[in-house]
Amino acid sequence: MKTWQVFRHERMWTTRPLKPRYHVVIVGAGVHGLATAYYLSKLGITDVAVLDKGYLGGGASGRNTAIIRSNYRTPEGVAFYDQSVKLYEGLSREIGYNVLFSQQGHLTLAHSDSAVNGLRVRAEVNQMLGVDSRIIYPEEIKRLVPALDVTDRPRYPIQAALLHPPGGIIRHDAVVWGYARGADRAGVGIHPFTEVTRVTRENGRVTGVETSRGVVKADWVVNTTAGWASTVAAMGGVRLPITTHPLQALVTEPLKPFLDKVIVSSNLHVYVNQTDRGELVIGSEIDPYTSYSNRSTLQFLESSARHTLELFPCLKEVRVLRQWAGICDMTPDFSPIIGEVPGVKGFVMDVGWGTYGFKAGPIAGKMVAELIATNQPPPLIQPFGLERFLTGRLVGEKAAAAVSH
Ligand code: PYC
Repeated sequence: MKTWQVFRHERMWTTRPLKPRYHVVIVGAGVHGLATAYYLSKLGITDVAVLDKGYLGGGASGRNTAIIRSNYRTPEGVAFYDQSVKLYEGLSREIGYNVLFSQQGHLTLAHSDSAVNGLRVRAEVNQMLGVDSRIIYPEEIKRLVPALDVTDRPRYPIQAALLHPPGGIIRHDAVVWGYARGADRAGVGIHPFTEVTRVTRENGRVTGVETSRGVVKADWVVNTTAGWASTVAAMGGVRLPITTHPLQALVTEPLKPFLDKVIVSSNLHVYVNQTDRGELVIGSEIDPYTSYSNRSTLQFLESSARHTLELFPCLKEVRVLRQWAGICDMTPDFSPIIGEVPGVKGFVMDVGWGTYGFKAGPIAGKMVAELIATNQPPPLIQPFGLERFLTGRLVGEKAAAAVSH
């Protein structure tokens, strides 16, 4: 029976011995890895280990700005993220743990004619696929978000916005813990502080991993890491077309609640939302250089503060509490790589999520679980195979990035 009440003294997951062999080894204990383990267990596959070199949710799952949406640009992307939003909508009930999903609505602002055209295309694609999304103009924008400056005063006045009512924010740690608890209860082994150092192969198939705690054999190895996707793939001799960039964010002191929409400006390269505690979470585009650094920079602080103040001049006295950075694996077409590596049976990638990874976690996990259970890639992930970089069938999703990179 599902219960909403989780007592504070209750352990969310248990410590089990690391076995020398599993049916499935998942590398990365973030939302993708733990969701995969959870959905595998629902399909009756519980001989599964989730390994992470750090603690659960300590990578990109704990460093994102927790925005959920499905207002993408390509039919392949919209269909995929729509399923993820639907899973998020039912997730608290499904896993019996409140993930605080606030579907407050998501607004992408356009400040130029070409940006408005881009939003029109997205609105059309969204509507054709049944995703709630439409263009609105300054009068309605002002009604929805009274604090936004929709006058001619800013350098780039707001011309229109894409309103996406199902979008919102979520408690990202709770999602990670909830999936971990669900997988653990089904018997999955969750092993933090277990670093994978090599992925082993023989005769065209994966045979397991070497770790800081010894060799673990497996029929399937799933790479669900973010920030280290190409490193882990290379441990198994697979080269990915990925570049890795920092993505920075900041949080302000708590304010009286005044903002109940996620605001994104693709022209000003900034996005803003207000948490239940009143803090503003503010983010920007990826840093323009490749790096594995988690350091924050003054340049990011200055530019995101400047751009936020163009949108919300009322915030000029607000203090910043802290900054952080996450690491994003970017593919050439801004779409993920998900599926079995051609020519390496059993080696599965669920990587290259760029700045979209957290919002995709539930459906990516469900699809990878189905791939393993049936030995067939489900239709929803077929467009996102690694082979598209050889065949040229790219899924160009850059136009739907939260900010244009
Ligand atoms: O794609 O919505 C998004 C997003 C928000 C922050 C980074 N990416």
